[in-house]
Amino acid sequence: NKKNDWWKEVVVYQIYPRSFKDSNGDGIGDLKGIISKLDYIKSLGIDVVWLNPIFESPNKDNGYDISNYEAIMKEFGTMADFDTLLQGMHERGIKLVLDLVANHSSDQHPWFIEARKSRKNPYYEYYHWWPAEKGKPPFRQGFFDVDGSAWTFNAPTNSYYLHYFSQYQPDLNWENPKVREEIFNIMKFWFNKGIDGFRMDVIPFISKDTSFPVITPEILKEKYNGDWAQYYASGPNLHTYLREMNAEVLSKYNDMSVAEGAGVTLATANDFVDADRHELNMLYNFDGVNYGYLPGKFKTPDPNGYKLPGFKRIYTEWDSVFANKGWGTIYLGNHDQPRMVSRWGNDSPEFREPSSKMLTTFLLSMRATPYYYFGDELGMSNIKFDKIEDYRDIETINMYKQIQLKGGNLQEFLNAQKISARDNSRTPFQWNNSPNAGFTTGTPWIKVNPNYTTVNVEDEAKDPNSCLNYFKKMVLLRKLHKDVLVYGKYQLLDPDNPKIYAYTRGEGAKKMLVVLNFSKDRVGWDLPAGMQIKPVPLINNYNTFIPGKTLSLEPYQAVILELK
Ligand code: TEU
Ligand code: CA
Repeated sequence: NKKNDWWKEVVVYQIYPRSFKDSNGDGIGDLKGIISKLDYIKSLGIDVVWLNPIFESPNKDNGYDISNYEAIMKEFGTMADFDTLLQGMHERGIKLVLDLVANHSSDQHPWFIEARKSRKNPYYEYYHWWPAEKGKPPFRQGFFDVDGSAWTFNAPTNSYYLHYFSQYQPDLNWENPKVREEIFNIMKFWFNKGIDGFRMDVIPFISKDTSFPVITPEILKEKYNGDWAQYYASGPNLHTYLREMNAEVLSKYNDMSVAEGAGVTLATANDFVDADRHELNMLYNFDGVNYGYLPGKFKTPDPNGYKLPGFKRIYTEWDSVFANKGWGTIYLGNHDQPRMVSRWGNDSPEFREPSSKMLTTFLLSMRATPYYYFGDELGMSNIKFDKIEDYRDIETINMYKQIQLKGGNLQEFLNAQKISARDNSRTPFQWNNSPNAGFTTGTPWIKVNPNYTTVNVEDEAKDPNSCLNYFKKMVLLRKLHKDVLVYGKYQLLDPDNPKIYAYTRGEGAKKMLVVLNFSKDRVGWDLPAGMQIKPVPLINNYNTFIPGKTLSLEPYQAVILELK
């Protein structure tokens, strides 16, 4: 099969299966639920679905702790359901990308249950250990862990095991060729069932310097920008293993591979996706979504808000790093991020819709494969829980416990979580205005956003001006003009403008101008000297547009204009 770069021209739609549609009333989304909504998914016009992990899991981290990589999570259904789902997608011309979580397994995976029994156990070397007789292990930050350490003592082996995430997610030892073989076989198992690719969970973290050197705060600051994720993404054999994965597996399928680029920077991005390196196709970075947080505080937005010129600079730099090799991705929402309209737009009743459409215009008019998060097409917004009891996410719950343990301002933390918590984007998909938004006939595993009475598929499908219908139009426009909107050159205009994000796409005869008002103010914006626009926009999130040398833009107005 000829490998080609089909993944450059697609729009990826990410579905969080736990919250999409519950078919059996247990309050948890499932594969049968997705099957029942395949025509809705098709109606969006997207090409690829990325499903968050659907494999057997104790769900300490909602599937990112896998206890059997070749079985379907019982809450989600059976392997027969999976086969029906995949067939249903392929019949509709939709490709399916699964989520490979190979940096760590669940602590309830048989491999770890064996490994932790004894140092003599054949599976012991499937994980990373620090023998207690050598004293305390050197500090490593554990994301999501209450004590903040990535080491946990295990008495039967009298050693500590490494877990970059929670203690329920022990890191697999990729330096062990048996582990690499196990993972490559798992990948082949799913490829041979016919899937079209993998999103790879924190794949930059898989290689470790097993001498476990002390990383002092000074070294962390100097060499890794103070970011443990950057240290974790600098393992000695990382690219050897990715090249091996490509040779052993990926090169044998006409697939799509995208790394979750935790810890990856502009300087290291092409090491993963330069096609000549035969590693992966794409990666997504964190510079954009992490922008505007106060340093040193857990995901706390800067009260001065982010500055649009800084936001524009980040997306422009990430476009230019792939100008001559590699290929980019773009997203604002996913299951680890809050709802994009709340974080980057304006979720007030007056501006939620226009700003949601404006952000959709941005995501679907950049030179990168868009990863669009389910529910954003409806303009779904943050639920903003007041109480810790409403949260389900191990990250929020454990960070709360950590503050209780170590002291700190719990109210400040809860206020920040209303903006940045991952659960904000994990609330049930809103199908209609019936109880629980038509997601379940039972009690949902997490509360439904009360705005489902108006923000839902059924109501929006009937409204030609809805976020949903705007999303469909924007997907179509990207496809109709893929030479410009997919492959066309990106050129930022007016970089210092604090309210307007304007750029051109394409060059020569076919060139377009994208103008996005990221502010709640009406703004006049002067066309660059000599620029001539066609008076009728290709797309506009308002019903009016006044052409002229100075464009008058409504709050959060987005237009794409053809240049003469
Ligand atoms: O996310 C990894 C992750 O959380 C990164 O955001 C990392 O914490 C960050 O770079 C540090 O600042 C993946 C999954 O998307 C997430 O849902 C899982 O919880 C996590 O890995 C563990 O599997
Ligand atoms: Ca269910």
